[in-house]
Amino acid sequence: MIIFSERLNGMYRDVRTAIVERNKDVIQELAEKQLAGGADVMDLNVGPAKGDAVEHFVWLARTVREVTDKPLSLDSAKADLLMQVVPRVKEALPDTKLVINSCTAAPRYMEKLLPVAVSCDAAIIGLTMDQDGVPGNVEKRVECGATFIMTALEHGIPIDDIYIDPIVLPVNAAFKQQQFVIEAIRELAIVHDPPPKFIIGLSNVSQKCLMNRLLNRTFLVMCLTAGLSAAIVDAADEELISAMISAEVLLGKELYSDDYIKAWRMQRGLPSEAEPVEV
Ligand code: THG
Repeated sequence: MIIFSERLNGMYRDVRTAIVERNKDVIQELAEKQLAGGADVMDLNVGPAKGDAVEHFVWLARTVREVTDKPLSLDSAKADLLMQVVPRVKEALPDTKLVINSCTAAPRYMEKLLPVAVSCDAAIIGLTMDQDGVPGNVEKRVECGATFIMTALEHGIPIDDIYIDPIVLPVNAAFKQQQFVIEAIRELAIVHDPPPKFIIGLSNVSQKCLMNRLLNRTFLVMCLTAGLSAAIVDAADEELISAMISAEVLLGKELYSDDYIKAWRMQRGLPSEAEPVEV
């Protein structure tokens, strides 16, 4: 599975403060911990940080790029902001692969962001929703996902650069919607051959719930059995990553060895312990 780090998000107070104060050390230390945990892509979101969001994004991207050359995912629900941010970050960091996170299947959003993905050679995450909001069923999710895949392909985006996000909602507020996510992945996997990638914002499922880490790792394993390819997670959550690795062994996606978690880390050149990383 492709691990997107959720931790560099202005929703977290420490990140928000560090962005406003331009405190590189805080950001780079958090990034190092996520990388040591196995993060493959760094999801960057300036959240509600006060000030110029475009400049915040460019600073955050440059700061993270100093400690890794992994792809950067630029995360905002605002299409107009992403239209400015993505080309600016591409100009500042031309050798970095970017992911646009995200774009709905509403024509107004796709018209704005798909051309940006093409011109910046960026991957793009399509949400299975349109101008009417998040669907309360599987069918509309599949319809929106199929529309996004077809429209992105028509624009010339390679299938490997297309991610579909079936939108995870909190289990305490949107009871029974979690199984729609799983079913939507199964159905969308056969819409196009080869299929796009499937991604979720895992922690959404447990927002404001007790025992959120248990809910997160249980739901991650459930989604992996449906064919999930990527997730936005806290890569420093060792129990979560261990659950993911063991599920991949059981699904035949990783080889079994007696110490398969260590083997997984060694293959990726990660420190054998995910614990403290000096910066
Ligand atoms: N899909 C896509 N992108 C996304 C999401 C998604 N980006 C944002 C979000 N959802 C994924 N990232 C997070 C980051 C943090 C949390 C949830 C999702 C989170 N944080 C805790 C909270 O708010 O309770 C802790 C906050 C704190 O400690 O201050 O839940 O679905 N494509």
